[in-house]
Amino acid sequence: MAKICELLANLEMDELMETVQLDLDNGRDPVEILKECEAGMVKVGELFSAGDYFVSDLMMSGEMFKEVGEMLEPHLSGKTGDVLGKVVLGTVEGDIHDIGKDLVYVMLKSGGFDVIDVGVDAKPEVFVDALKESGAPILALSCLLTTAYDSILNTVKAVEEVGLRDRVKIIIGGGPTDESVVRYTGADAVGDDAQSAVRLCKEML
Ligand code: B12
Repeated sequence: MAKICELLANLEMDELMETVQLDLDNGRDPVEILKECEAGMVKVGELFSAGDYFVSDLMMSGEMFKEVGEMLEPHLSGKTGDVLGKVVLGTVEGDIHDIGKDLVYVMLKSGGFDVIDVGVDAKPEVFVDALKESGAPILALSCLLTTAYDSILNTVKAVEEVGLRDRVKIIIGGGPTDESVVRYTGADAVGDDAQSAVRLCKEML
């Protein structure tokens, strides 16, 4: 296992932060560091599923991932000058996972998008209000829980009900989402990772 991945999976906070700082000082690509962290989070999920880790460990890993994200953000953001377009982003109702969403936020911003982040556990009307206010042509929904698929569905319906569906593309992502969830919810596309969020948004414009 790569070092950063291992330190995250083993919940070694101090050493993780030191290693990330050292890697950055040595000019390592921050996107590579993020990818190693993602692998570490997958390992944490496996340990949780196996019963070796508890919810407190999940929370710890979440905090660690966030700290690394904050450390990396200045190195990732604003790589391009022009704003390509606006995107409303959030985690759907009933779901409070925000690590992946925050990563998508950072990557979209560094990819040149103006991102309106409505946070977690966001009700359909919160997304609709943000779309109306911003005039954004793209809605990006994050969902980590299979139990929250209906929240995606309800959000898509709410966008339809206010008459915005024909001018707003809806992309989804997060752990368990796939093409079958796209079909079930009526969204337009699904992405596997933060880079695919950038690619999809560019395609949608
Ligand atoms: C950290 C974590 C938590 C933390 C969250 C901290 C935080 N601030 O987010 C805490 C402890 C709070 C938590 C709580 C719970 N969790 Co949790 N959690 C995780 C864990 C370990 C990691 C998730 C994560 O951050 N991954 C890293 C990020 C980077 O990956 P990601 O979110 O998938 O995002 C990437 C892509 O999916 C994509 N992406 C994400 N969003 C979007 C959006 C778009 C538009 C696009 C294109 C792409 C995209 O880009 C990201 C970067 O590559 C996962 C297991 C796992 N390995 O996934 C379980 C997991 C998601 N949790 C799970 C569960 C069950 C829960 C709880 C119900 C536990 C409980 N018993 O209380 C609660 C639910 C709370 C709630 N209402 O939401 C299950 C879900 C099972 C399921 N199928 O539904 C999982 C899979 C663990 C497991 N194996 O059982 N959790």
